Amino acid sequence: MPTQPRHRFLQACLGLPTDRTPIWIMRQAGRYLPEYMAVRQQAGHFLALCKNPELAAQVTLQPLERFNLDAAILFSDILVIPEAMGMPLRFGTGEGPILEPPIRNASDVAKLLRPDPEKSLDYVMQTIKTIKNLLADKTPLIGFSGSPWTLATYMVEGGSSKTFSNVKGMLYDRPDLLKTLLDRLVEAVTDYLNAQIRHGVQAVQIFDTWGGILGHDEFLEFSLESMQKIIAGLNRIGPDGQTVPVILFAKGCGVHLERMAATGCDVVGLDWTTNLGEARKRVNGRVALQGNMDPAVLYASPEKIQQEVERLLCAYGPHPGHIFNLGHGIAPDCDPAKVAVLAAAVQNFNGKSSS
Ligand code: 1CP
Repeated sequence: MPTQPRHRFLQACLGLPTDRTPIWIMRQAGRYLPEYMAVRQQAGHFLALCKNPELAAQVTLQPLERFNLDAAILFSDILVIPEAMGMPLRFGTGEGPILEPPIRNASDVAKLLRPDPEKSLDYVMQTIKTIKNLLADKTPLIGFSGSPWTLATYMVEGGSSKTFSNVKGMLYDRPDLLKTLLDRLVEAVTDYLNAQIRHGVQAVQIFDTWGGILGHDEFLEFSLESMQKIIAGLNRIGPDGQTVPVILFAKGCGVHLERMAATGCDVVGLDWTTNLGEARKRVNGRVALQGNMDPAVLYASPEKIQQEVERLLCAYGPHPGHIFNLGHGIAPDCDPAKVAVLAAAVQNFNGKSSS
């Protein structure tokens, strides 16, 4: 039997009662923090930072030191998986990621490797080890991966996209080929998350950032199904004997909430287009919920931020199983002082709205 977790973040993930609502923030380590920019400069560039375990561990801890958050998230990127599968990856300055040459046909898919995470992603495992030593179990550590569909969009487009024309063209013209690619990604991501768990991450999040660009049935067939296969393949007991909760975050997919809750995950992450109170009734305790404040609230005044936090916490109500988060990542132009207001508002909430 797994032992009961003592961290409020892990308790909430498993639907257990907590002393207060835990909070962490997607993209909590990143460009909005001047101390992050300083360490990135020291590393040279973003990917070099991801591959330097000491520095990656240092930036993982930066937001915890500032805001006393309830979870740390491994500093890395979802695109290290396509790189480990053999695709050259670079991040140009001011541009998004570039994966070239892109995957366009059966021979491109056939060339992809099944990475051994202990070898080609050893730097991630070393980063986890370093972070764990620094945290000394004061705060739990979240590991993550991109979903197969979201990774496939970058691999087929060769980077970021506004239209997703190549990957959608493949979906409609060559669904068999896209499914072969997705299955390769299911294997790679399952191996990768299991390796992260072996090295001590205490929860894992699957980011399906681009699930919301799919049609209703296409989401179920080309994204949800592959995430479900991953969840079924995870070893969910960590080396400390505790359950490792799985968080599924699919942006723009609130309409699929019940189906996401039925994948075997422990937590569904929501963006801000879903009403949190209604979502809680829809899942009815089957999973915990994470989210879901619009990151743009952080452009508003401190008073408005506080009000929005209270509105959200009241909407969820006095029930277990809520992890406060934004509905997507913090923007690089966000003022860290506003993030401090947000964190304090969640941490000091006393169950009542002050306005
Ligand atoms: O210039 C820089 O310093 C690089 C900016 C940056 C950072 C800080 C990138 C490039 N990635 C990251 C870190 C990162 N990425 C983390 C760890 C930090 C944390 O959460 O505290 C995580 C979890 C990710 C995951 C990630 N990368 C996602 C899924 C989450 C999401 O925001 O939707 C995606 C889609 C990526 C791809 C990516 N990496 C970087 C950029 C600019 C992008 C997005 C490109 C695009 O919009 O298509």
